Amino acid sequence: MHLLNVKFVTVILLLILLGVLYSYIFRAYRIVVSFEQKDKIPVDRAHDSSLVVPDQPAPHADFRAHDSSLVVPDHLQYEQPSIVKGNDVVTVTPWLAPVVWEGTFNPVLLDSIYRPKNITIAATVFAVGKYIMFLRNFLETAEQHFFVGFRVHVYVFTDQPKEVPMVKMAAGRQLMVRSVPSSKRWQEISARRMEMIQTLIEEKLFKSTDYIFCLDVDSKFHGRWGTESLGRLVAVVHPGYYRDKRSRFPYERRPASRAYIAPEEGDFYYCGGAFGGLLQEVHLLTKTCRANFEADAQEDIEAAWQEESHLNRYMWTNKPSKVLSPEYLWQDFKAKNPEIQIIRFSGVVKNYAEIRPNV
Ligand code: 48C
Repeated sequence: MHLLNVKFVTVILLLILLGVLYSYIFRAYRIVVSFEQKDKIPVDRAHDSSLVVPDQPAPHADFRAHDSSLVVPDHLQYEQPSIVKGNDVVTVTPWLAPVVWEGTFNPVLLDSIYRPKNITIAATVFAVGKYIMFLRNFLETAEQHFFVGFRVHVYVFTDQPKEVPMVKMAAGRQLMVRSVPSSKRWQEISARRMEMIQTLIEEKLFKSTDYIFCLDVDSKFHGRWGTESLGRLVAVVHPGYYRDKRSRFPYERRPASRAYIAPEEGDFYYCGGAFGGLLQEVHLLTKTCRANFEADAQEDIEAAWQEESHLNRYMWTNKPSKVLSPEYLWQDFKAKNPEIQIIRFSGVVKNYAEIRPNV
C-alpha cells in the first residue's frame, strides 16, 4: 500500500510540474507572437511622410484631414524674397520652404531615410521634332546622376518613337515611350506638355508612382539630383533672373491673361523646364496650368513664355513646399556665379533657329 501511495504522489507532482512548465512556455510564445504581430503592422508606404516610424499609435479613423497646401490670397503685398545675400546663399523662403543648395543637406542621411519607403519616381521628358537629338545625352546622364539607386521610370514623349536611343538602364529603372503629335510651333509643343503630363498621371501613374519630375530634354545631368529634391510641390529657380528685381522677371504682364503677375508681385522666376513633387500635387499643377493656358487661347491670348508663365503664376499662389536652387537647372552658356558650387542639371548650348520648327 505504502509503495502505491508514493507512486501516486509522484505522478501527481509530475503532472503539476508539467502544467507549470507548459504555462510558462505558452505564455512566452504568446509574447513572442504578439511582438512579431506588432512588427507586421502594415505601414502605408504610399505617402508615408514620416521620417522615422515610432511606435505606431492605434489607427483612428477620426483624425482631422491635414491640408499641407500653402495657398496665398491674391495680391498680398510683401518684400521680394531672394535666394542669395551678397555672395552667400539663402536657404529658406519667407514661407519657410527649404531652398536646396549644395552643402545644406546630407545625401547619405536622406537616402537612408527614403530607401526603406520603397518609392517610385517618374520623370517626363519631351523629345519632339529635332529635339530628339538631345535625348541620348539626357538619358545617359540621368542614369549617372538622377536618383541613382532608386526606382525610376522615365517617360519619353516623342513623335519619332523609333528614334529613341537604347540606353542601358540600371536595375529598377525603366524607360517608357509615348507617341505624341509634332507641331509647327515650338510654343505649342512646349505648352502641351502640361496636358500630356496630366493625362499620363490620370491614365497610368496614379496607382504606381509617388513622385514625379518634369524636365527639359535639351539638358544634361552633371551632378547628383536625388532625395534632397523630394517634396510635396517642388519648383526650380531659373538661373537667368535670381539676382534681378522682380519687376524685370519675364512674367506674363497683361492682366487679361490667367498667368498675369503685377510688377510689384512675385517671389522668384521659376523654370518651366524642371518642376515636380508628389504625384497628386503635380497632377493639380498640370491640370490647372493646362486649363488656364487653354482658356487664354480661347481669348486669343498666349502667355509670354507659354506654360512657364502659367507655372510661375501657379507657384505665386500655391507656394512650393521646397525650392531648388539654380544648381538644378543651369545654362551651359553662362559662366558659374560664385554661389554656384555645383551644376547638377544644365541646358546645353544650342541654336534655336536650327532646332525649332518656327521662330
Ligand atoms: O521637344 C521639343 N521640341 C521642340 O521643337 C520644342 C520644344 N520641345 C520640348 O519642350 C523639349 O523637351 C524642350 O526641352 C521643351 C521646351 N524647352 C526649351 O525649348 C528650352 N529648354 C527653353
